[in-house]
Amino acid sequence: MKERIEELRREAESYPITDQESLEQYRIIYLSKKGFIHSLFDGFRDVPAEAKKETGLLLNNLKQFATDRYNASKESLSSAETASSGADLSMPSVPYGEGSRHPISIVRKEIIDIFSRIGFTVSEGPEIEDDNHVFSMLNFPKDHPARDMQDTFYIKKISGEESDPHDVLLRTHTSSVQVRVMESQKPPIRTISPGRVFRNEAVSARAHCIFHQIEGLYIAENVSFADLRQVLLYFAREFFGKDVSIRLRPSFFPFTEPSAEMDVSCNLCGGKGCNVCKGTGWLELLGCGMVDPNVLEACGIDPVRYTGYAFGMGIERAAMLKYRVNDLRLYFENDIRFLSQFRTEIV
Ligand code: 2NM
Repeated sequence: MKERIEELRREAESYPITDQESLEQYRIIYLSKKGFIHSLFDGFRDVPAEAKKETGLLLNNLKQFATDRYNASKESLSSAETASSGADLSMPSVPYGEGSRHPISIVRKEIIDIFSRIGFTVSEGPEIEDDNHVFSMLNFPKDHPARDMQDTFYIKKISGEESDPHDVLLRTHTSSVQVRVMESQKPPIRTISPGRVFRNEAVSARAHCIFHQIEGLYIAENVSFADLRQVLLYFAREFFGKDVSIRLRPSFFPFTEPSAEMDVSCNLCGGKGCNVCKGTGWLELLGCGMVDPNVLEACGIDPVRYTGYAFGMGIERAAMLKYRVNDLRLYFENDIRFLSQFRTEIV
């Protein structure tokens, strides 16, 4: 037995293993159930008792040796194969592209944060609305051009229903959310409503049929136009930087009286006049005014006791002015080359 073990060991040591095939042959000859080593273990019971200890040791050593050689050969064959495939195994792997927030989301969050710091809450409401919340309660006269099919997307009712076929529509501004807030809450009310709005317009560099708005509303006792102006100045400084100036120009909206439009000093030329501001030194940012008493009344708020201000701006427009983007369509095309320029911490 001892000689046979030594003989097998020499053989197992010198058996040529050059490829997967010879490796498998080696396994069958030496290590399988029908292999040499296994059959020696079978013959072990016939070894005389006094030789069992020594023989057992030699047998175990042989088995260990053959197994080790098998594993080592298997390993070196497989790494040789990968290396010969021509791949450079030291190359770093292809990096996964990390996503980034959409610029509209970044700017929306920034505007919300600015108003949150002075006590405004965020309110949301439905995109599919009714005529009351979008127009009537906001003091839009029955024949106002915004109600025209050309400007507003109306949703057809299922035939057979009796109510006005023009009653269901996509909101054209988020003021409808504020109507719902006024209906359901008591002053003081201090809220902003961000959201998507829909207008039936031809898409161009300056207009899109879907865009985003943030409107603000503050209703309490003794709210004045001076309060409105100060809050808007605070907002402009936080959003564009402390050196920005604002100006208010008289304007008109059905839901506010008086109404104004706010310009910010052009951040490209610092107010001197350039082609972005068309030589005026000013860029139009938002509309605002004192909430019309008719609106307060329609929403169940006493217009004698309470006054309030409201303002509204397009998020795309704010983002265009801040990042000097000159074509609105870029915000909707989702071209990675555009989007990846707006990297922020993803939180
Ligand atoms: C604007 C301009 C001026 C506005 C008015 C209201 C409400 F609900 F209180 F009547 N919300 N938002 C408003 C006022 C919106 O956007 C250009």
